[in-house]
Amino acid sequence: MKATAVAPANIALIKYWGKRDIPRNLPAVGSISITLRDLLTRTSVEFSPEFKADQLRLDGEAAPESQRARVSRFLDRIRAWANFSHPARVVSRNNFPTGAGLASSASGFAALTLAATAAAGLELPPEKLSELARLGSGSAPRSLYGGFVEMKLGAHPDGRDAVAIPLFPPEHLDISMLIAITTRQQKKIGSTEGMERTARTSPYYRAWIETGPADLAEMRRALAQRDFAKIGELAEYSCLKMHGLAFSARPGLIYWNPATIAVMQAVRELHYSGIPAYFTIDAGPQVKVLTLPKHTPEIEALISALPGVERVISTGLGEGARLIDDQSTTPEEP
Ligand code: 2P0
Repeated sequence: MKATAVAPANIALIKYWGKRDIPRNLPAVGSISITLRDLLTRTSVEFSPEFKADQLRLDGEAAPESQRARVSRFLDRIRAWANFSHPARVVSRNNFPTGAGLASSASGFAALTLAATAAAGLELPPEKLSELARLGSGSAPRSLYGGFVEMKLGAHPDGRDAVAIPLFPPEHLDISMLIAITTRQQKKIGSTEGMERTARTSPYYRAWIETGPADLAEMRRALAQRDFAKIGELAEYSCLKMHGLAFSARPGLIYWNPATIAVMQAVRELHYSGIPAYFTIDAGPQVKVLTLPKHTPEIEALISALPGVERVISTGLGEGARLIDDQSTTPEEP
């Protein structure tokens, strides 16, 4: 009753922010993401009647109680489906900084979904895997697939159609992503709390929900046409719209630091000088730069030299989550 999975991080080009049903973790808007090749979570799950309680090790250390409890609640559902109650030992490792806006909950819950269902002997159809991953984290279903992925808003109240679907494989468009790490500190306000505060207090929330479907439609079209300039422009728009929304919560949510803004401005300068470069930012201070592979070295050199940028990770698009041999080694840092 043991299995191991690897899952990649994903970065939304059209952002998810807000829930329409908190207990079911149903998104209030659909989203479109790219799956990253080199930012990976590797998770092993073993169920055994010999274990006294669930254990969670994260990056080589016993995880904080709140995270262990979140994983236990997730595993309870799998145990109920598989009809047993054995405790689990979960060992998970990220090859990138955890909890600082680099989609660690997405890759984490995608890897946990695959490893735990396999360890429990469950063979689930894709939409059930998506549903499980979503209960762990709203962005996690997107990490089940490679390339370009849509997390559907869905219309059904029970969420059966709020699932991820692959739009295009990684080869569809050769995009390169540079991630400027501006701090390794974990954020103070998690996404779930940030979303709830935004929905409760922002006067702009309704407009965010209403304009979501048009952004998705436009991005699907731009992707189908491999129109990189349009993809980049839309990704920046969705990012700034989401952060504008977050700023308008009460108290406002500010995920940026001075280096975040320095990178955004440098990317805009590049763009004005004719280089295809666009930024996107999640619920943290790191800046992800979208570009085409031939421009990567030049942009990497430029943003690495900006004050406050600790390091830059370079990656392309890759495949989705998969089960691996338990004996395989942890993926190296990119
Ligand atoms: C996204 N983010 O689309 C957006 C953009 C952050 C900013 O999905 O509460 O950890 O677990 O469903 O998936 C981060 O939120 O939130 C996220 P929960 P999650 O990538």
